[in-house]
Amino acid sequence: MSARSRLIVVANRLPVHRVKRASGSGWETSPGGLVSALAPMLREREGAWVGWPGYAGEAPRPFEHERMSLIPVGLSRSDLDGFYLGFSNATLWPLYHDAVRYPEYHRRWWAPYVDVNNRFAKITARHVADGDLVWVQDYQLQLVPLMLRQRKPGVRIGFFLHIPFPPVELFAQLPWRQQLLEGLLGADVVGFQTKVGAQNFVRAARRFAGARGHEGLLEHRGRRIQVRHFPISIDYAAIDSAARRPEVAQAAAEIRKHTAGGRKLLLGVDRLDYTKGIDLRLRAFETLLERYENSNDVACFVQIAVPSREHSPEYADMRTRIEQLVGHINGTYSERGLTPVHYLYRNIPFDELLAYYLAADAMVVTPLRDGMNLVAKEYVATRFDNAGALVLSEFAGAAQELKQAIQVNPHDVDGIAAALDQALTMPQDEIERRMRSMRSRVRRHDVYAWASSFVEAMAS
Ligand code: GDG
Repeated sequence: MSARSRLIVVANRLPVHRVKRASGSGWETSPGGLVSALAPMLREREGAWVGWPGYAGEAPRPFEHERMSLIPVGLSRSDLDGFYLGFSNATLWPLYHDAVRYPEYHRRWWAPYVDVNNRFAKITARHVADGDLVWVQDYQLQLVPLMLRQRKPGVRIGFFLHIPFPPVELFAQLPWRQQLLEGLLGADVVGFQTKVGAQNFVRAARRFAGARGHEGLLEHRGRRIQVRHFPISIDYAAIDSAARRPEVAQAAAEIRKHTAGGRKLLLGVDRLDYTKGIDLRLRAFETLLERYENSNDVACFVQIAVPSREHSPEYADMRTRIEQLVGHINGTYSERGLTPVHYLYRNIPFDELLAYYLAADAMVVTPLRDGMNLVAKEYVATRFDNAGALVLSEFAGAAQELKQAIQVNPHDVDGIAAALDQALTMPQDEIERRMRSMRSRVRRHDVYAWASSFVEAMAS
């Protein structure tokens, strides 16, 4: 591949957020694996990042931040209602996660989705030249590949979907299924988290867009499109070395002492989202308390729930239900100063998150459906001590790689309870053996490997 071709990333959000300081407002790089993997590549290749700056209203002019060129796309309040809260988060998000909530189909949301995708394509087109690599990210921008190709046939276009691509029987519900598929098929490479995601897409593209071919290679309107899975990952080396710092060990010891108070610690960390299975997981913990004698003396559960999509009534209701459940469990089982569930509803600093990972005897990751789930991989990267068990939903993309986790069906409350029990009683040498092998997998397949394999596919 040509090391000189520029790389342009197109994503719903820019990799920065605006901060207010005494000296006026400025920009800070946002945390997260995607940004840490793509930022060095952008600097190396002289690229640019096109995205929404995170607040409604007119976009600022393109600017430089930490040697990255950033190209803001402005979205109005009403764009955000239809395109983002509506079509992206209330139609596509539930549909692509196995319709675990009813996906709403509204023509008044589809029109702004088309309109905003067009705006992204138009602005991107102004900043790219023949031979550039343009990498479009995620479900909010599925129409961009074709819209960009029509304006700039000389660029190489890749698309990566961070969430699952659903089975064709579910995808078929979407009134605009053909338009979305045509949009994606405008790319040269379409990437998914899992093999099943890629296969689902191929079936849908054959059935509803007249594409031919199979997983690996499709043909459509005289063009060839690579369709493959590229499982996303994390910055293993950075997390592993951050976790080894004495401050993190110290913070973990404090969590064990003050929160767990001598009990074993089970941990859940999620955005508060209905796909993450937080309520069923808590009911499984309640089942454990109910069934086993003195179990409140044995284990406690820390659930960190990060606020997400708080303006949606659906998310607000779910938060209420989860908080009632926590109250119910604690009301029933608290004893002698021992509280069974510690619930934190907030964003916590990453170092503190690492301390929780390091303090946990078992990490409990039980989404009903998840594209990958980076929390599971971060937990593994943190455990340089090879201690700690992982209970993992078989419906998270990560389950395809982390085979040595204790895998569960996240809908089966009794099954999760049994898995928690297994995690709490597993012999130390078996925990270590499983953790070593999961660590070696994530070490070899980190986020840098993910990003470079995708960029190579685009360039080839
Ligand atoms: C989507 C897909 C796919 C969480 N709490 C805190 C915090 N986090 C960070 C974690 C992790 C990230 O948020 C969550 O990533 P996930 O992968 O678990 O989930 P989604 O947000 O749903 O992400 C998912 C991903 O895209 C990437 O392709 O894996 O399937 O749904 O990195 O560390 N970070 C900090 N404080 C917290 O309290 N600092």
